[in-house]
Parts: sequence; C-alpha cells; structure tokens
Amino acid sequence: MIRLKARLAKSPNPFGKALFAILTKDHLSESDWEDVEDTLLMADVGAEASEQLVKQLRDDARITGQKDPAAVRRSLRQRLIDLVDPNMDRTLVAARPQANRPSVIIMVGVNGTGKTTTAGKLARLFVADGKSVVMGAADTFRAAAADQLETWGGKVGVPVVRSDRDGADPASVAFEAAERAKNDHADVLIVDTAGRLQNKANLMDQLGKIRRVIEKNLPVDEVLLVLDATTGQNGMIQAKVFAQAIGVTGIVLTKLDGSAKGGIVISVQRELGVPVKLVGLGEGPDDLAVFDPESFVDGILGDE
Ligand SMILES: Nc1nc2c(ncn2[C@@H]2O[C@H](COP(=O)(O)OP(=O)(O)O)[C@@H](O)[C@H]2O)c(=O)[nH]1
Ligand SMILES: [Mg+2]
Repeated sequence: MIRLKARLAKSPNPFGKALFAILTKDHLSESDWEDVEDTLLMADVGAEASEQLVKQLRDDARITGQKDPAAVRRSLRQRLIDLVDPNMDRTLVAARPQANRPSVIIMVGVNGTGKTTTAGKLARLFVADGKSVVMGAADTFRAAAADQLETWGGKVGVPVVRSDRDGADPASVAFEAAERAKNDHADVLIVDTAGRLQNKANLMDQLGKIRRVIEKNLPVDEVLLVLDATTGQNGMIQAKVFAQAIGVTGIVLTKLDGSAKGGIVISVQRELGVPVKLVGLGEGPDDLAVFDPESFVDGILGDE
C-alpha cells in the first residue's frame, strides 16, 4: 500500500498549497480573500464549507496577523483537518475480526468510477493482511467485466465467482459468491456490481435484490460507494442516487492522482454524512491508500 501524504504532495497544484501561497502575502486585500474562496470552490470543497472556511481563516488572520508563515500554515492545516472531520469512524468493517463468518463488502457506483479496480486492490490489501478473500462478479452486463475481475483475482491470488453468460442475473452470482465464501470459511467477500442502470427505481431494485440474496447466507457489513474524484459536482449527484438506493457505509474516492480537486473529500462527506475510507491514487495493485485526515491535509499542503 502507498502513503497518502507523499503521493498527494506530488499531484499537480494541490489546493492547500495554493491557499497557503495566498494567505502568506504581506497584505490580504478583499480580492485575495475572493481568491481564497475561488480556490476552494475550484477544488470542489463545496459552497457552504468554502464560505465557512474563509470566515474562519479571516478570524485567524485577524488574531495572529499574517506575519509568520509557520503560524499561517498551522492555522490553515488545523482548519482543513477540522473540515475533513477526524472524528468519523473510517475503519473498514472487514478489517475488524468477525465472529466466525466472512465479512461482506459490496462495491457500488457509476460505470467507470473504478469499482472493479478497487475490488482488486482491496482484495490484495486483505491478502497482504493474511486474510482469505472471495470475490463475486455481479457485474454481469458483459463478460468482459467478469474477465476484468478474474484478472485481478489471478493477480492477487483470490478466487472469483462468476457467470459465463452475458446478462446473467447479477443476484444469482452474488448468491453463489456468498455461499462460496461461507462454505470456504473465507474472511472477506467482495462483491463487484454494475453501474449501468437506467433509473433510480431500477437501481434500487437491482442493488436491493443483490443485498437480499447475499443476506440469505451472510450479513452485509459494508457498502462502498466508489466515486471518481475528477467528476466534481456531477459525481456528487450520482453519489446521492446510490446512497438513496442502498445504504452506503463508506466512500472510496478514486483517481485522486489525476485531480487537483481533492476538496470533494469534504463536500461528499458533508452531503452524504458518510466517511471517505479509501483513496485510489493510480491504476496499479498498490495504488490504494487508507484515508486519514491528517495525511490528506499534509498532502494537499505540500512540503514546507
Ligand atoms: N488514475 C487512476 N485510474 C484509476 C483509478 N481507479 C481506477 N482507475 C481506472 O479507471 C478505469 C475504470 O475502472 P474500473 O475499475 O473498470 O471501473 P468500474 O466500471 O467502476 O468497475 C480503469 O481504466 C482503471 O484502471 C485510480 O485511482 N487512479
Ligand atoms: Mg467494473
């Protein structure tokens, strides 16, 4: 696994760095404060949180003056950490010891956000932790989706339950995967799903069915919503639909390596009330990091 801070610090123009550059100017004019707010909005922090942060930073500036860059950095860092909310519980349920049964994780999200890739990376993470994993390819829309998951399974040494038929019932694959995980006494079951769904009713129907059939064998511990960090507000609207369709317990923010818009961490948590638990920082098997507010903020502030 990779380190969140080091990788983020290397990303182009992390917004924390841009904020710091403005805040350490000799005199902060009204237009500088507008730049601060614009920087936050451009980074997808969201209107409400941006306004709140600007207000706090202005208060901080009034109290401390803007003379000492180290003091500015300290206050900015703390304000950002508070905004990301260090009090949310971000532990993956599957990382906790279970009472003699596999933990179950369902991956949901729009097509192309990184569900299958994240399922593979997660499996690798658990395997590295000494856990046995089973994956279920409940994206049955096309065989290529199951092939992709199977490739990941091969790479990380994890069996994949799949159907060979295009358009097979995703719920029946999910059912078989749960049965397999239970019979094998696996530690973790990861179920991949499709994102191609016409409307909310259809989505609720299909995800609800997948959940119900798994629950015939095992309780579902975690539903991870996978969100592409580069899609901004659009991704947020989709996220809400998924959150309404199936109870989401955590968010995986992918493609943060290709985005300076890390502020979506803040807005998505506020909108959904669910913590970001994992971050995708590339396409490789190790490019997944456990989310941690301090490392995240240090990453977007860049090096001192
Ligand atoms: N740069 C980058 N690419 C990613 C990341 N996660 C997934 N991808 C790529 O995004 C594309 C779609 O991923 P996939 O897992 O197939 O998405 P799915 O349709 O939700 O299952 C693939 O080309 C992945 O390699 C990430 O964190 N960073
Ligand atoms: Mg997929």
